[in-house]
Amino acid sequence: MKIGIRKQVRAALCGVAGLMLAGHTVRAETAKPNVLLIMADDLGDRLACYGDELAVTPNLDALAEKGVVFGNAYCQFHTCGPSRGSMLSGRYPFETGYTGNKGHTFGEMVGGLTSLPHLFRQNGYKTARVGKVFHMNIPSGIGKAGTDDPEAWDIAINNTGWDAVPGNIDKGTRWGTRDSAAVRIWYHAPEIEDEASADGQGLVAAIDLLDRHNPEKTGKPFFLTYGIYRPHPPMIVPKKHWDAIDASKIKIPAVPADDRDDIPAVNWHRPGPGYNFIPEEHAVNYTHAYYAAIHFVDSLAGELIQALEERGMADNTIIVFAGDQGFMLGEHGHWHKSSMFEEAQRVPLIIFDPRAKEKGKQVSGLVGLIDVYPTLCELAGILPKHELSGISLCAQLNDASAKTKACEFIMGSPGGYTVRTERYAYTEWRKKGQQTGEGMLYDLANDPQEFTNRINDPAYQAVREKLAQQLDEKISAGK
Ligand SMILES: [Ca+2]
Repeated sequence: MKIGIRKQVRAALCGVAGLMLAGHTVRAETAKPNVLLIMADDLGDRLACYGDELAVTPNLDALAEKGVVFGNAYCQFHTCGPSRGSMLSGRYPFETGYTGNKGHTFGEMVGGLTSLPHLFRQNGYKTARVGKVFHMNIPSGIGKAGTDDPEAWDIAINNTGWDAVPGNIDKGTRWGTRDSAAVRIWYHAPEIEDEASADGQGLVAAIDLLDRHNPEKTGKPFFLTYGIYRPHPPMIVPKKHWDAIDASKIKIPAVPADDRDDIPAVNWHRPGPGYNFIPEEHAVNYTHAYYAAIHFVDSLAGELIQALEERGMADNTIIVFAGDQGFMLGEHGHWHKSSMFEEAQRVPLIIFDPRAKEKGKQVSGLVGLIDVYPTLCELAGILPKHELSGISLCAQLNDASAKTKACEFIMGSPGGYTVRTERYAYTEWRKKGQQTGEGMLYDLANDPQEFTNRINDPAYQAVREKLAQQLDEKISAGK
């Protein structure tokens, strides 16, 4: 359901009123909350604060303890560009048509909609980007602007480092045939310092920006975004993070022999070797590398948050931490993000607002990255310039039990559409708008690992029809 401008105005005013009711005074422009948005690339909800037993994430767990964890958060597209395009435009990919990693700027891809950071810039914020916030190819796009929204930023830093130098990244272990330009199994744990890596250079730049954009100097609040390139492949991570993972705890998911018999082939957008059923040695090492990258991400995020605290700005800065989509580590035999399964669609989303009541709570209701735009608008008292498709999560920051939404929508290549409800995940594929007849329906209450496709099960036809109709109405309304 789209939220009209009038409703947004009410929402923004409610936000201000809510602050007053909570005993706060409405502050002057310069005292508006700063925003720190930290994004990790291809990071699913595999953090300790999400219950993951292999992850070592003390810093993000600490953020979760003082903020709110959205335990059922979904991306809106399972690849980088459209996912970020959706989150930063506040519109679903099927509404904007931004459904591929194409080489155009953000504005061209979303029909001129104002991006979230651009809106904040227009509303008196000093905005800055470090690294990958809008789309860029990894590793070839590191150090370049990618499909950025150049008007969104006062300062944009295209940080690069050791792991973007061809002679260095070629030292990594690779496996799989080259069926496309995309990266496959590719990992390495070189003996380098964090600061030598592209993400480490990004951290240095981000901390420098905290000083340059300190509101006491500029008279303006800041909107700082730090886009970390990991754990996106190539999974090149300084060795100390590899050593932080207990390899004895690595478990490769069991895949029933007939698992793929009821999965439409179209689901495997990348069917080739290197993405599927990789040798055991690489499976263990790649899982290790992914979790090493998570540890690295956690360390970088932790250092930036610590720098914020040391500068006395933590009590007036909203922190959002998110991944842009998940990544499958052997579930259904897949080793990439190109599928319509849960592990590719679920993302971490942690929000900390120092003014909010809830601390250390988890929200179990369905949410999406689409909700970040309206949430930050309400928290900062900024009116959006176009209709937003998500909901503000301000209520949940003050009451974790507050209702979210009945369903969430996720897209994927080629032409995949999922509607996720509390109990079910229904996916269908479309070609030129027409259903191809291929689909998946999982009853997650009884089958959380999505092993039994109920799409043709007579007992589930009423559920199938209802979800198909719900999806069709949403897609049709969005055009
Ligand atoms: Ca990504």
